[in-house]
Amino acid sequence: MSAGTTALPAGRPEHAWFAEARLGLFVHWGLYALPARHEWVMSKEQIHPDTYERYQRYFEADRYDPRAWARAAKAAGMRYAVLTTKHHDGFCLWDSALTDYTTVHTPFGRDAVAEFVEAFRAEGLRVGFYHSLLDWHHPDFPVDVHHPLRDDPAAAELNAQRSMERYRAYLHGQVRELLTGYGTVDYLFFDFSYGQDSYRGLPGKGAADWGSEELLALVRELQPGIVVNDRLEVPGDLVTPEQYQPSGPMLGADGEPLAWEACQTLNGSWGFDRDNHDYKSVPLLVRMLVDGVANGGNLLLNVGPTGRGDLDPRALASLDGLATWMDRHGRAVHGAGPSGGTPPPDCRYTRRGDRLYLHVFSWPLGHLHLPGMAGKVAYAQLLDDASEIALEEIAPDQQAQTLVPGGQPPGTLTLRLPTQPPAVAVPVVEL
Ligand code: H79
Repeated sequence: MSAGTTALPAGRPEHAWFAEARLGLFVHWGLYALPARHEWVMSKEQIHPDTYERYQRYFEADRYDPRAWARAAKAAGMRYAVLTTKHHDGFCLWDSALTDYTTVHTPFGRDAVAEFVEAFRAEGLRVGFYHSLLDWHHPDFPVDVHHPLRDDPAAAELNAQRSMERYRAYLHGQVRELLTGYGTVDYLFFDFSYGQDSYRGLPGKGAADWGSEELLALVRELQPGIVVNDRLEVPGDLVTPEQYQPSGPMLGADGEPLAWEACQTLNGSWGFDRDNHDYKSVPLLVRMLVDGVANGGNLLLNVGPTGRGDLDPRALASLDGLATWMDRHGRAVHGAGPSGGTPPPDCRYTRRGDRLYLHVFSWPLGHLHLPGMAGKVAYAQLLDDASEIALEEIAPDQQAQTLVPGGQPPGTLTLRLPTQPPAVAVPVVEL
């Protein structure tokens, strides 16, 4: 990813839904589901566009049912969903007038985007589009560092015939289609600008190449309330760390907190990757979510549906596990944010209104000491089952020599926890 991605501070009232949502579903679906070995397969294996194109003939997606995806996402506590309208391979999931390289011109034969937005809206989720700036299929897209033909000795000659100006018109035209043909689009995730990355004399592509300023203006004109990410190399509405959890709040140049969203995979691949079994556990997914909320960020969690159009059992199991946790703990996530306080080791605080949530990543031996919290907590319970958690306080004005056994300083609030943790992915104490 190119350096220098920036975002404006959080603040537009029409964007408030985004931070309240905290958890979204990312869906990477396209032709790469058929080779089923990473969505970058065309670039990684340097597959010629004419060869890769043949997957179009085999895209049947006979089990495509975005309502099922939407139900699973909703049950998992996701409040928005983002679909790859086009990934870097250039294959389009909607009925574009500007190319035949779409789902409509496959045995499947339908506009997948139209069905997706309808299904997710029906379940009450907000809808977002991922759209690739790169396009390894378009005949005008100049060959560069990421392109499958980058090592072709004729790359420079090819590029002499290619026109970034014409490609830019295609890119802007397709974004116009997506933002005019599908009702209100809540979020747009562009991916990605890489102006500095030249390779063997083939220059990278930056804001001037994409026409980023103009493109962003077009987006805001067509969808005034939309949230736009930060990957155009011009400032967007949020920052989007990829497979990376920030260790604290993300701050702008002047130290102001930025809206942010970490996008994360289940198994390291965004597209369906059949032979990759390296799935994150459900407790790990919950800890990633909670850690993000404690730092003021969202989690956009990805699934890569199969070429038949349904979710792999491993992905479904992950969403189901998340659903079990979110069902009882969602109120510590939705509409919640940083607390301002410092949690004890292996814990995170999230806060919503006057409730403080203590997420316990590693269950202690009986007592949990919260420095500085004496006198601030009226009542405590396990969020899982509303069972009371007894409190012991050492008043802030007590003498230092009256330390409790174990040596906690004055001002400490001590929770008496049950010996056994509740049987949930991450236990939460509501204060
Ligand atoms: O759509 C997903 C990714 O395909 C795309 N962004 C997310 C949301 C993306 N991933 N990485 N990048 C963009 C930047 C490029 C990373 C690379 Fe590589 C590292 C390209 C070559 C080496 C990762 C590993 C991709 C191919 C091999």
